[in-house]
Order: sequence, then structure tokens, then C-alpha cells
Amino acid sequence: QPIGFFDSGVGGISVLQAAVALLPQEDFIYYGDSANAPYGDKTVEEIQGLTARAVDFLLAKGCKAIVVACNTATSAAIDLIRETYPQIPIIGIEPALKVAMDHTSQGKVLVLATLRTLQEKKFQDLSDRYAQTRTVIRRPLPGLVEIIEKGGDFQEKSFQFLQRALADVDKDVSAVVLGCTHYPFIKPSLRRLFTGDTLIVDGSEGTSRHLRDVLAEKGLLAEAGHPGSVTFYNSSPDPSMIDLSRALLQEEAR
Ligand code: DGN
Repeated sequence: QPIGFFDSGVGGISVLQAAVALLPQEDFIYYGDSANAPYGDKTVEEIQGLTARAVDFLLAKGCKAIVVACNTATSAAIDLIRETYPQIPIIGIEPALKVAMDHTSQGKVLVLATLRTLQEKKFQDLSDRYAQTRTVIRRPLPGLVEIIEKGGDFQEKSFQFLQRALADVDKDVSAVVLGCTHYPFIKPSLRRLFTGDTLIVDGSEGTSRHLRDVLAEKGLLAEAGHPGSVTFYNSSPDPSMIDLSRALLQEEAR
């Protein structure tokens, strides 16, 4: 039985990369909802509806577990879909604030994510835990997901975008947390902007380890030695989204 992955578009492929590396014997089905991307400026109700539709799609494909590889959908919809689909493990992703905080005992941490993720209670609670001792700077980057979804030379375009969008931000922060699963693909652009000492982290590895632990606990792991596979689906009628998905799976995002 496959493991289902879902994102508002191609971003969750950064999480899929980490999961494939950790669980090469598994079959993965990835569903990108690029026809409706970005989710960042949608209402909670809209995101819940789209997430439920994606989960239905993956369940119809016989998935044994589902990874919501989208910070925005996790923060807006995961509680509701866990209630709606109690029969299957549903794993979400959150900004890897803890990893950043463990790395640095002082200094500022910059969190890049969609406005929706930064506004939701899940993130507020998470950052409140560290607010006493550390400065957490939050920055939504509306428009950046669209640049990555277009593919092509998104690296150079995103660099120019980030130069402008982060012009007023301190470049010697201790850590940058990538709280949107699209952003690991533009790590090279971020590296050009921040000093070498700045740690850039995302939640892909943590989410993948959590997936492995949940599958192991439920006896759902595929047998070692089984040749794994990845199958892509996308809600966009543009067939090039599947080509972009395959290319991003090979792209350096770690
Ligand atoms: N990959 C999604 C996330 O992690 O939040 C992007 C959300 C969006 O569509 N803007």
C-alpha cells in the first residue's frame, strides 16, 4: 500500500525527498493541488475543503497513511481531517522552530512562511514558547510560491524577489526557519543573502522521521528490499506540472 503526500502545489516534494531517502522501500503517491495554489491567502474554510478533497483522492488510491506536506494546510485543516478520517494516520508539518532554537542559545530567528501559517493559533502557540528568551521575526512572502510553481529559472527570479522582500531584514540572524515546504528549493538563493553562519532549517527530516515512527508503531512499514516508487498527480490541467514535479524530486533541496 502506498503513502500519500499532499501539498497546495509542488512544494511538498521537498518533504517527499526526505521521506524517500529515509524509506526507500515505500511506494509514494504525491498529489499537488497546483490548480488552486497558493493556499496562503485563502480562508481557513477554503483550505479545509481543498485538503479534504485531496485526502479523498489519496484514500481512493488506497493509501495507508497521509502526509500533509504543506504548513498552511497543516495549520488550517489537520485537526479537522484527523477527526474526519480517524481510520488512517495523518502526519502534518510545522515550522522547525525547535531545531533553530536548539542550534542557537541567543540571537534572532527569522521564520519565513505564508501569512496564513503565521497567523494561525498553532504557530502562535509554538512561537510563544520561545518568545521569553528569543526574538522571533515572522515574515510572510506572498508571491514567492507562485514563482516556484512556474518552474523554469525560478532560482534567479526568487533571488531577486528575496533581495527586495527581505531588504529591511537583519542578514546576520542566527537561523532562518523555512515554514513553507516550497522554500527549501530556493535555499541557494537564501544562502546568497544570509551570512555563512546562519543556519537554514526546514521540517522535512523531522516530518519524515515521524512518518517512519508512526508506520513502524502500526506495523505498516513496507518490507525491506521492496523496490519503492514515486507516482505524481496534479490538479492542474497543464501536463508540464508533472515534469516539474519529477525535476524537483531530483533538485538539491537538502
Ligand atoms: N507549501 C505550502 C506551505 O507549506 O505552506 C505553500 C502554501 C501556499 O500555497 N502558499
